[in-house]
Amino acid sequence: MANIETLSNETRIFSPSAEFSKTAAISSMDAYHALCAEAATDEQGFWGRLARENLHWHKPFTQVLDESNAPFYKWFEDGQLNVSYNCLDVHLQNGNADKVALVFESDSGDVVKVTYQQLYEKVCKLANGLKSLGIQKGDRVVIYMPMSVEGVVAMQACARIGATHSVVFGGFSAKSLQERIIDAGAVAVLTADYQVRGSKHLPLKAIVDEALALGGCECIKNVIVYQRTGGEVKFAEGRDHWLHELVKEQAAECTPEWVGAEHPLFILYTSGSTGTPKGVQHSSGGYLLWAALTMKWTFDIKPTDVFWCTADIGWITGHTYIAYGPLAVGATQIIFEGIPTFPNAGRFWDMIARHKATIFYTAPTAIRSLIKAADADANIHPSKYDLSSLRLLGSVGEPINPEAWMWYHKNIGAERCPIVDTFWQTETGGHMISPLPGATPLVPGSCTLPMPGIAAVIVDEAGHDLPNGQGGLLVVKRPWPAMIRTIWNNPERYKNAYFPAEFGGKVYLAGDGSVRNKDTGYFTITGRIDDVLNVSGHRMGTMEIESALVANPMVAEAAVVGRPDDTTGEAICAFVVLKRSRPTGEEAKQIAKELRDWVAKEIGPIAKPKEIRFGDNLPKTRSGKIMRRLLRILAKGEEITQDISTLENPAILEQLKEAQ
Ligand code: 6R9
Repeated sequence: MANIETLSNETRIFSPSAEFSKTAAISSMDAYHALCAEAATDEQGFWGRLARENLHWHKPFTQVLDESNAPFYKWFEDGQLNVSYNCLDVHLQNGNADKVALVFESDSGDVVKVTYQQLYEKVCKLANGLKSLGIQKGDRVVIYMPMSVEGVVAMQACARIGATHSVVFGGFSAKSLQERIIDAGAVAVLTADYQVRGSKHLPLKAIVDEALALGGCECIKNVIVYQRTGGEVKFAEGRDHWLHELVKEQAAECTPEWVGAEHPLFILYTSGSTGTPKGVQHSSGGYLLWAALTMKWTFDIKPTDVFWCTADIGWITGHTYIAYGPLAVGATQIIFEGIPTFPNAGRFWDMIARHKATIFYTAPTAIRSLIKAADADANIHPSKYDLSSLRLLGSVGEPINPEAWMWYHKNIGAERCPIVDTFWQTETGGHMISPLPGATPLVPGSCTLPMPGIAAVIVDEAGHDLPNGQGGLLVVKRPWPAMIRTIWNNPERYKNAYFPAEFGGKVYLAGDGSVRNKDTGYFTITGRIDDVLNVSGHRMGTMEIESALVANPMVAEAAVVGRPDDTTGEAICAFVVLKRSRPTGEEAKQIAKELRDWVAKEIGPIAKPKEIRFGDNLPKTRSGKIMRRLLRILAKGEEITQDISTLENPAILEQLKEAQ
């Protein structure tokens, strides 16, 4: 992959076409600068205006921002609204009841279309069903479901009754699920019998049973099961219910629960550099405002668009740009159950062609793996498909390298569609730094400029602003409506992780490094500054994987680092010391496999190390600190040229050089 130096010096520029700009929501750099200036000179007026223009308020707010208890910022606090009302009822009132909201395509290719009227009825029925089980405003509900209409309905139904959902990605293990249930203190789990992935059926309900049996989950009173395959499941009398039976007799209308703008809409767990995953808590009003507004600004969404975000609802991208944003603006969107390589690696292109998608939003990992597949098999090359419906492309989750950007631009966008490289995080709720497709000249590998109202800058370790061209820490100097509100159950950790005292306690530290181009001021994200890895756009804490490894009875010690990977961005590389002697050859391979499976069981398959190396010890300083810097070099397969005089046991490096 290109290094930072070449990235920030990239000179190819692609300006928006006059045709695109003509109808764009933000149609020129002047318009962009005008919005930025409005935000800078009258912050409260700016956000207040947008919140009034873009959302339906049951009770209007009188104060925009309350920063009296910073960094616990409050937005639109005395205003009341309901998120599901804003995503559904408003469109029925506007004459869009029969507009298609969701185009669902199953793994095997079956297509189901759901109109706004039908979605409204499904959401109301489930909301009433949840209420019939005694679930109410403020309760936490865990959603452990596949990509499905029902998954979106589950999220919206929680929002309708004011229950706070916490979606757990279907790839997480029973143990990860149990930890999240306990931390959230959830009263119910919504799940499915099975999740279908290619030829595999993953038994979600059985994993829920296993999680609950691990103990500590007495808070869970009900488990609601969506029947996806009809495969075998065990039911606990009184606790477990079929979703279709629960909703059968329910009314198709449900008065929304009006909640304060700060009411927690959801908690989403994400990895940090230390400890257990953090429950990122989001608000109702500020979050929804940004979800809707970025749909308009970044995606330039129009009534005729067919929007497709390929993320899973288990990640923040699937929250903001599937479950909430597209519905808040009344768009038609595609949701896809399957994987990009089934039945073959042309699936995405085939689906774009069949459904006439106009906006396509995916991750660089997917693009890179599909480039390889297209190179290997001419039959599934994008040129074989009619992609002429597309007008805008997006990228999210990790840096997109210029080669992948150019391929995306040429082969998918026909050199016609702008690409929005959107930088943001679970904590930010929505886009932070991104091109505006009708205004911003694009540079491959750069997420370009902050969104209007987002005060992103680069500072040094002491918190001082750095000039363009100098790399440093990415921070946001002013709060914004969609920002994280706290870490569930842990306000102290919220303050320490994101608002370091060294910077005055009010500046948001993103956790990424960044550099701005000397001439354009464009941002390039240079990667995490903490022990968080980004594998295929999934955030993983090295500590979490290390804890999982050392929980195995064979393992004495483990250190996990990332190394660059052409397809997945980063790959997980684990250095392990066993309690017994260091294995080699076939035996090492066998134990490595066992440990990889162990990690899959402890956390989930996404956390499996790509590579495991065994040593008699790990490289440590004399004070006993593991020298991860050296492990990163070894993982890359590079020679160590640095000073290793502080190293206690240099001979270990030889052992760790080679992959088993
Ligand atoms: C939305 C999402 C956040 C981390 C973030 C950064 C990386 C996301 C990026 C990007 C470069 C982009 N990241 N988008 N890096 N360019 N366009 O991915 O949230 O799962 O919380 O991950 O992903 O490192 O800090 P999340």
